[in-house]
Amino acid sequence: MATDPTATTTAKVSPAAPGAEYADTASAAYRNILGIIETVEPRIADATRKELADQRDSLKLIASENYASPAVLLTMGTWLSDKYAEGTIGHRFYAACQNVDTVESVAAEHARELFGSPYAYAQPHSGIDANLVAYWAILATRVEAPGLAEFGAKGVNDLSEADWETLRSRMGNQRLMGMSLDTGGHLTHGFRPNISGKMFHQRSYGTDPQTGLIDYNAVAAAAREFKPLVLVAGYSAYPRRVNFAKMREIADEVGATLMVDMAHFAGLVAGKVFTGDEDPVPHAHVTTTTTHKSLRGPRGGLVLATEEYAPAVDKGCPMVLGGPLSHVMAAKAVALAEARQPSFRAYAQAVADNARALADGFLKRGARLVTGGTDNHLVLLDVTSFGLTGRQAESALLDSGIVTNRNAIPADPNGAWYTSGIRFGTPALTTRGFGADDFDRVAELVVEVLNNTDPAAGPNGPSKAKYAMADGTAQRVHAAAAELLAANPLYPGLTL
Ligand code: DSN
Repeated sequence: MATDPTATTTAKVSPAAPGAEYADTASAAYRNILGIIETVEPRIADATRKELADQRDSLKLIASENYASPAVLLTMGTWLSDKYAEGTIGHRFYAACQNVDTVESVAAEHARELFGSPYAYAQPHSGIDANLVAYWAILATRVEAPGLAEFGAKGVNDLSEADWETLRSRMGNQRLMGMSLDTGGHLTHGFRPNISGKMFHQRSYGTDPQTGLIDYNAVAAAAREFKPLVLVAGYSAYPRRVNFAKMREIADEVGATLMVDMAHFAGLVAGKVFTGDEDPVPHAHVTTTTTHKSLRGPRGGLVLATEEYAPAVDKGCPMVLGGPLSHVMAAKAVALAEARQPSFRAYAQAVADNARALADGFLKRGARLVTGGTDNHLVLLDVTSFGLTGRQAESALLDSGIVTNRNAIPADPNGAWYTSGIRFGTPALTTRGFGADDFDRVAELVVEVLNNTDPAAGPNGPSKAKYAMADGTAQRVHAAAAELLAANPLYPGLTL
């Protein structure tokens, strides 16, 4: 075969997690750390060791979980935790924050470079916090400034109680529109159990009942009618990509701020699987994320914003956040540095390829998927065709060593607690090195469990939680899962 002289050879990069190359050093570090903890509270050392064993020994398919590298994990265990640093870089309410300034600056710099954003805020402690920072920043930018001008351009500190009352009622009457919970939206997108559902009047957009896909014309029509101040795009259980350019067009048409919550798929954005119209950052005014899901960092949040919204986001602490967790910001910086490596792109692509393999594995075995498949990192299985609720299916899978979470499906007949779906995600097992064939085998094992599980009655008759599995199923699937796990070890070379 003739070779293409213009072709460039690219080094093969591993999609697996970094860490194997320094496993011996990390092993020694963890042995020492756990030995020290043991002398103070042995139960904590014990639970920490057991957690590693449990994570090593189960098929982790929770779409929002992952395995951070030992470098990320070790970064969190330092004296940076001991420092108070409320405020922002170079402008803190405490003395001696020079090293925290460095940490926060490096984290923000990596985030800006990785996502191509003019501004990044690394302080939020979680996704909920990041969204709260974003909502407040949008209100402050869009509502407070005109409000203040009306009050004679007084500064915030000069406002009287009556002025505040007026501002409060105005801010409290703002509108937010996000994706409905049963079609994949998140609680923080304006739903009652979260403060966002109390701060805003909320209306949802859903998906097309036939295809399960977002219907942008329907979103536009709803937005024209409702006229939200904030249009939220993003999801935690929608197995498809979103066209953020279209969402921005809709936001612009109705005068809304487009906020994208990319917590679930930030790793696919960082890894350039989602580009162009599918990359939220160039289209959104404000983008929020967690750092621990597909992005594979420490547990925490991040906000990206345009120049217009940056000054208000920067006031996140102390406006709505407690003091920054400097040790976690340091770990965010390390994780973001890892995500800038070529191997992270290979990882992100493998996450999406593996999700497709998992979906195909379900479909060829006759299972029903919401939207009929996936093109991101998650798959939503409708378990009603197995005669089960999500709760029963989740429990039966867990008994068999398969860790998932139950999830509502559109117009769920079993509601948000028992549900009719199981959500699967590929980020964690892809970090272990699982490939497409392994995910096909995972689909086979899941279907085997569900085919061998039946609803069972409770003491008071039919139950949405009780179930019975055919004898031997859990043991058989456990053994098959153990083979897959042994072939793709978690933290290879790490011994405690
Ligand atoms: N816990 C996250 C998830 O599982 O999607 C969202 O908060």
